[in-house]
Amino acid sequence: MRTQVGIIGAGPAGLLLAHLLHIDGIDSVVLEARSREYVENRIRAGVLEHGTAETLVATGVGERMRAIGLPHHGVNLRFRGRTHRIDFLGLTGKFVTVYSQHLVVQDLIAARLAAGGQIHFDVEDVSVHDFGGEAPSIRFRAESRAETLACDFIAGCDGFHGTCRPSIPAGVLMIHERVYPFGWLGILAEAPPASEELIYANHERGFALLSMRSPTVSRHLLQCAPDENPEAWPDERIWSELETRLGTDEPSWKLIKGPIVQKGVTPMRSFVAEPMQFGRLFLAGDAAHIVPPTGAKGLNLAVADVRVLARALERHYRAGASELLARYSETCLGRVWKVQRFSWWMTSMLHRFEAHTGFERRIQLAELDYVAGSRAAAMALAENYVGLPLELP
Ligand code: RFL
Ligand code: PHB
Repeated sequence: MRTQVGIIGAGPAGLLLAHLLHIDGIDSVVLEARSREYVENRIRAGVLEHGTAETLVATGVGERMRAIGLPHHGVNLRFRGRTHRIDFLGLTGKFVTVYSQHLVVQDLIAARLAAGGQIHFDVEDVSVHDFGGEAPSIRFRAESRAETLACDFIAGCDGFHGTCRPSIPAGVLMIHERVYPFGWLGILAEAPPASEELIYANHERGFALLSMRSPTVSRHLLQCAPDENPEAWPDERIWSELETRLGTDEPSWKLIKGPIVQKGVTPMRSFVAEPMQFGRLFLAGDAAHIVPPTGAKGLNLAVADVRVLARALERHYRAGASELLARYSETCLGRVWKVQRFSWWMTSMLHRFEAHTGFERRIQLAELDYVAGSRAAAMALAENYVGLPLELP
């Protein structure tokens, strides 16, 4: 088997890369460890930056998103018992779109298959070889047969627990990491969202987030211990804690309850591997970096990486110019660190830290007061949330 770009992972990064390369006339093969059904139903992110939504529309995979995605023109910050709206549209002229990641994945898979693209699901024992030289290859097993895919380049889009990053020789990567002393308990409930826009709440008992997936499905998140057992959270405890932290126990409005159809705990970390490339292996998305979800950035950062990579590969194949490929990591990391900063800042501002002194707690509230009261500070939040402009070289 031979292709130009061997892509490992059929998450948003790998699938969008394959789609963008196809548009540029570059051949790729995607290898995915899980089944098509599994990746098409994996519930994760839900907030698309302005530029992410534009990319999907501009490349012909945004039709369903435009039809059923929910445009959100702002978000709410809730603290000290009051709610403050950050008006994205008024402050930046841009907005975000609430549209589930698994629907983006479905749309990309459908487009690739309709265009005759190759995605191999359920592959096993994927390993990457000879990417330090001119002729890399990927070995794997498909339906118990050993296969080798020869390629010009390998794109490691295999997520945080994938095989590509650990295959880079020891001593090459510098790892920067922060693990937070809490996690999120997330639920999906069959209930209409009680607010039209997201509510990020800083409360004495911990952070809470009111979010949604559609007009009939709510998504809510609660700060919890990083190793919290979801079994310790029967539905009634979840609703009651959400009401307290979101302030919906007040008479003015009510949280709308419904059957909880999914429940899970995610630990929170910030992580960057530098550089994001070695020889002919390029890391993109969660394979290279993780952000805590408070800024809603993981999926969007994966999209930004593969747009840079697709452009660099297009220059290589069309013009024989390899400078953009050589500078791939440097180009991506500029954005990655700004997004890390924003995600860390939102996380620090909104969560309860057990170790905080009274001084630190008051500084946190002053930060929230500043964002709520200053147009400049609100603008800084809005500009980052809707997405910094992507400057393609
Ligand atoms: P993915 O989506 O993890 O895809 C990697 C793919 O690689 C496959 N794989 C392998 N395939 C072959 N061989 C191997 N050895 C392999 N190892 C792994 C995996 O099966 C998988 O299909 O990474 P990608 O493409 O980089 O995309 C990143 C995003 O998925 C991630 O950043 C976001 O989901 C993060 N995230 C959020 N991001 C946002 O922008 N907004 C949000 O609101 C948001 N909420 C979230 C999130 C992530 C969450 N979790 C649990 C990770 C909420 C949650 C709960
Ligand atoms: C979600 O709906 O899952 C969600 C929304 C906003 C975030 C994180 C997660 O910041």
